[in-house]
Amino acid sequence: MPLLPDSSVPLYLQLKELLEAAIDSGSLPPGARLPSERELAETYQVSRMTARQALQILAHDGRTVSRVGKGTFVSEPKIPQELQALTSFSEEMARLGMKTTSRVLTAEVRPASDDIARRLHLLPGTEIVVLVRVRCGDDLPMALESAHLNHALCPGLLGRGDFSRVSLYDVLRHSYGLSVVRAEQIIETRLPQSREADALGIDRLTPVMNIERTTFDVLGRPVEFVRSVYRGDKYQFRTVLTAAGWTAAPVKDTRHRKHRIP
Ligand code: 16G
Repeated sequence: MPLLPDSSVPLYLQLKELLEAAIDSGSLPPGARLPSERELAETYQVSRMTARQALQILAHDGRTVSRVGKGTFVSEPKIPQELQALTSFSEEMARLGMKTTSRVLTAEVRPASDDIARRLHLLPGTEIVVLVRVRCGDDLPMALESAHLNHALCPGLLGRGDFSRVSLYDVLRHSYGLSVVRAEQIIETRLPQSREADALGIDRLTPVMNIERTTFDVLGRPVEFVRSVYRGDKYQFRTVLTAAGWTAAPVKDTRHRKHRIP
């Protein structure tokens, strides 16, 4: 489709929309290489500056990623995580047809700091279990999770499984009869600290989503307080909102498919 030089829409925006339409329609699928600045300029009879501006906006919007010396590629779709359901990381990965693994960075019992004690409704110094894991989907790091649990509710937890392979929620349920039924969550965006960027295999300029979550059991007792750092380039969070008096229908994820992560 040719660009329209007389249109009130600037050429770089027309070109960006044209490329975006190709991405949306699948004619440029995830992982496909986009034409270079020079190729775009020749094909569409625009200046290289115009082509560059179009490519810059696509990159800025997260539709494409640049690989040094290799070119610009269509981004993989992000993982849509539903916010309505209280699920575990393993369940989320299974829903997407991905394999869960974890790298355990810390697994220990220690006295609760004032902050953690407050969040778990405990006295400072009470024993808690700390489990820090890099959570991976199909071997790609997705999140860095630091869980703090009330040790009295799950004594000997760390001896109950190899947490590089097993699900924490499964162990809580099957070994301790603890079912988590409610969670309070706060999500914020920020840039990662270098330790977090290293663990997730991203650079320090890739935004992350910081999630703080307290999870409660059927008796209303706080079971865990978790700080999770999710990769902003791989995740999006979705929620259904309803007006007063309406019930939320289950979320239909039309884009649901097995994710292929490069
Ligand atoms: C999720 C939870 C986390 C929980 C973990 C258990 C969020 C933000 N966090 O990642 O609180 O500890 O699942 O996962 O959703 P697991 O049962 O697979 O070990």
